[in-house]
Amino acid sequence: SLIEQAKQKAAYQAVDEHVLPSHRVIGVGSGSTVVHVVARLLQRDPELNAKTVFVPTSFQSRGLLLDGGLNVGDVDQYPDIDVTIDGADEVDSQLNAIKGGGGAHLQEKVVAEAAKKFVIVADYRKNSKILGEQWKQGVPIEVAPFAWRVVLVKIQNMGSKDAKLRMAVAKAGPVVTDNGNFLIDAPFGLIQDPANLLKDIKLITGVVEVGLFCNMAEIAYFGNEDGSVAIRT
Ligand code: DER
Repeated sequence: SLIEQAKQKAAYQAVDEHVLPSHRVIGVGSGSTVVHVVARLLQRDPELNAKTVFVPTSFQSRGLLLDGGLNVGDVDQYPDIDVTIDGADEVDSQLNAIKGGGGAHLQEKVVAEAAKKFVIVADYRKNSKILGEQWKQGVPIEVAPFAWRVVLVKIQNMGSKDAKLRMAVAKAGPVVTDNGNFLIDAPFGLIQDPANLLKDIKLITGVVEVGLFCNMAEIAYFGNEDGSVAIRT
């Protein structure tokens, strides 16, 4: 599909330009776009991959690496990462991002912050000026299960009246993250000041992590419908 081709173009160019032969520890995000990141990594010289460790950000991302036969390490073993590449649900003109559509943003943010460089790869649907323009599912928020209702009420009172607990589809009850927590999806309309919103949500007791990645990404690659790649720094 046009969207998959766009994801692949962005992912391949990002890997080619930012995963260097001198790099020894690579952070790998989660979701469908990073599938193409791993595919491109597997096209590198096997001897180069043999001396490189790849740090996942979810069971899904771990599975991609293990299925590819790549060396997997955890961020507690490799806390100093050369570069982390990950997808996003939406990116604004300042490279702030909404992440967590796949429910993986806690490990993703830790692995992104542990890297010297954080690179975003996405298709054209994620390329916005302001967060909230295209992504309507809300800011993903990972919460401690016992506290989910008190947190939900506070977020609704903050202005996200449609905030909801993320319910599972292939399982009864709420989605449980790889870390054993719940998720709240909180729409805030257009988010003019994501850094401030991040701070306000993060301070709510019971919130574990917020799917707003502010002032973190160094560069973003967006695959376009016509096969071109737009780069934003
Ligand atoms: O959940 C996440 O944070 C993922 O990285 C998500 O934001 C991007 O997933 P996609 O590449 O499947 O759109």
